[in-house]
Amino acid sequence: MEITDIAKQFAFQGEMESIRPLGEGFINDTFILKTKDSSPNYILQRKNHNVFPDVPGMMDNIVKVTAHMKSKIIARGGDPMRETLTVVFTRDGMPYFYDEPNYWAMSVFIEESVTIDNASSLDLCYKGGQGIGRFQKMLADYPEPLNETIKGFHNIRFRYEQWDDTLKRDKFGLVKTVQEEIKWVEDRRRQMLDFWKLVEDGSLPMRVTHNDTKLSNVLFDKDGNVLCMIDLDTCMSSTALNDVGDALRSYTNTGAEDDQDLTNVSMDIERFRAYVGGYLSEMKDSLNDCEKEWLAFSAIYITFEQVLRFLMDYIDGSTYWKIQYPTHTLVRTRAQYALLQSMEAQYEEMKRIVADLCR
Ligand code: GN1
Ligand code: MG
Repeated sequence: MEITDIAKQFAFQGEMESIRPLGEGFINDTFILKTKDSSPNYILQRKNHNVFPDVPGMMDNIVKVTAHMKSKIIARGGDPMRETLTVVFTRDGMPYFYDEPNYWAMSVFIEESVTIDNASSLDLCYKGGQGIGRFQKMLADYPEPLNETIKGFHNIRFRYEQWDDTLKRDKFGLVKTVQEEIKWVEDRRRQMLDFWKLVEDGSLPMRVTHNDTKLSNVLFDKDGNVLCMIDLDTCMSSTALNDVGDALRSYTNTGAEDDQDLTNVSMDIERFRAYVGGYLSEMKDSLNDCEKEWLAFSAIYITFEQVLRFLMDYIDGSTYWKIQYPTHTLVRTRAQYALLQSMEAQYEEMKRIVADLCR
């Protein structure tokens, strides 16, 4: 089916003027649909079915959490069309359209908004932290269980099971070429699994979280204030710390996620302080002591997980993330590892900062 015909399945307002690709997502394909008159514009996405096995379950989560957030936003006198996403249903009343083998979904485009790839100022880091804090707060009393849109997404025990299978399979004979990188993952197995026990024994509680909190998934207004979190595909039950860790992985990196020059890559401790400060300004009173104690470690945890996931995908033939050249995902692995080492070297200071901010 043509993209314009797919768009027409959805009950958007106004008349279509154009539809064009937008941005360069690593997972989904995104298009912007412009309308002719004063009707809103829209975002149309092809949801990557390879990554999300249960798109209907995922869309069910998104419809429900955005409805919950809208009621909160309205109650505090905010703008429910700008402070969270709005799902557009098909003309048949479904939150997605299935055109075998693809699933499509539409949402309202929020005008006068920007996404930012690089946390260039401390103010931006602070506001980003506030943004995810508000998101978690609005969903703190969300009443129902959510579908698990990607099994074991931030569960390192599950990730190590996948990892062991990948090494055993060694589909493309690449294992012998990445022995040093494999050691990075093996050396931390014990530490990471010990940490995960805190989740398994309930010391770190499950909450409704976003799970993909990198800076480019936060929508800002023109004045640099947070409007809302976007890319809700992985919104499900997880720990609050996973959101913080994933954000810190992206905000505090002085280099790019796929930097080829590792001397660019490090964790900026001032950005760390600013982000955590923003987050705790919203969430300090809601977190338990264990969450506070392990908050600094969350950055190490998620950055490590990303090293594992990138390397695992590289060994498996680079099928998960889109690549621009054959070793792209290996380059990503090394760049994330450089970031991880920088965090590990600064861990004591990170813990001191969190303890100060929690006081
Ligand atoms: C993917 O969807 P996107 O591009 O925001 C991935 C994240 C990774 C990130 C690394 C569903 O995020 O977990 O951290 O790439 N999302 C999924 O860039 O796997
Ligand atoms: Mg995204």
